Parts: sequence; structure tokens; C-alpha cells
Amino acid sequence: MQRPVFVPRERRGNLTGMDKPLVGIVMGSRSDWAGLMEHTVATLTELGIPHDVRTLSAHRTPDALLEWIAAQEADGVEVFIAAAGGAAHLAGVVAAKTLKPVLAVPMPSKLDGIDSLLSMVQMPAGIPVPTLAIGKAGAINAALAAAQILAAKHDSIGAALADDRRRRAAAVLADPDPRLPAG
Ligand code: RP5
Repeated sequence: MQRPVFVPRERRGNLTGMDKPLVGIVMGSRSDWAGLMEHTVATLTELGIPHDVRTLSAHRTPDALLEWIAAQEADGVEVFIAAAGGAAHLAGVVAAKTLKPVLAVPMPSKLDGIDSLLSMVQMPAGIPVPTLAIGKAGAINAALAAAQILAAKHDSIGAALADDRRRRAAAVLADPDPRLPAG
């Protein structure tokens, strides 16, 4: 039996162990997950930010994508993150259907992700798609940028971000002499 694309929150079980999602993450393919968008989810989880994550494609599953966007809006999601590779129109389609910010993460591709990056960053004026770096760095920074947007309204997320900055600084300062063996 085919799994349903969208299961209402109250019947979703404890997929992420979190409450009402504030961030909706969508990726164009399962191939965007391992080593890439899993870092978005890990970063949001570390920051304690509830999220929904789904594989849906602008060209392979357009109707299900629109249904998911509407469901996320109804659930109260405040930021979207969209990841795709190649002719990457997913983020643009999401942005066309919501007034919430849509952060785009270009996925590595046969053209090293340059095609994905340009597809996302070159949106015509009127429908913005703020675009992060290609691959893992963009996946992590999308989560942090979403947190920064949310922090304007949610104080606990601002506090979690400040802790994250302190941890990153401490990691550098713990091992500042590059002439010594790492660690
Ligand atoms: C895009 O095409 C996806 O976002 C993915 O990055 C790329 C390749 O997808 P697969 O052929 O691996 O499913 O739609």
C-alpha cells in the first residue's frame, strides 16, 4: 500500500519527538538526505526547533507538494527550507505559494551544484528565494538562518542560537595552534 504523503499532525505519531512544527523542510529527492539535508534536521533538533521534513518534488509530485505547503501553513509553520538539485525550481514553487520566508539549499549535482545554485538564486524580482551555500554548509546554515528568523519572535530560540555561537567559538579556541596534532 502506498504511504500517504501528508498525515495530519494529530495522527503523525512521534516522528521527530517534537511539537507543532515551526519549520517545514522539503527536499526534491531522498538522495538529498544523506550527508546533506540530514544536517538541517540535526541542527534544528540541537536548537530545539520543531520541524516537519518531507521528500516532495516540484516536477514529480506537484499536487502533493501544494497539499503539503497548505498543510504546513495550516499547522503554523513560520519558515520553509527547500533543497533541490539540478534544474532546482522547488524553492521557487514553494515561495510562490506562501508569504513565509523560503530558504533554499542548492544540492550537489552533475554540475557540482552550480546549476542548482543559479536556479535558486536567480529568481526574478517579486518572489524572493534567499539562497544558502551548496551542500552541507548550506544545509546547516539554512537551519541557523531559520532560527535567526524565528528568534525575532521566540526568545528561547535566540538563547539556543547564542549557546550555539558560544560552542562554535569554544571549539576553535580549544585547539588554536595548527602546528600541534589535531585534538
Ligand atoms: C532533484 O533532482 C532532487 O532535488 C535531486 O537533488 C536531483 C536528483 O534526484 P534523484 O534523481 O537522485 O532522485 O529533483
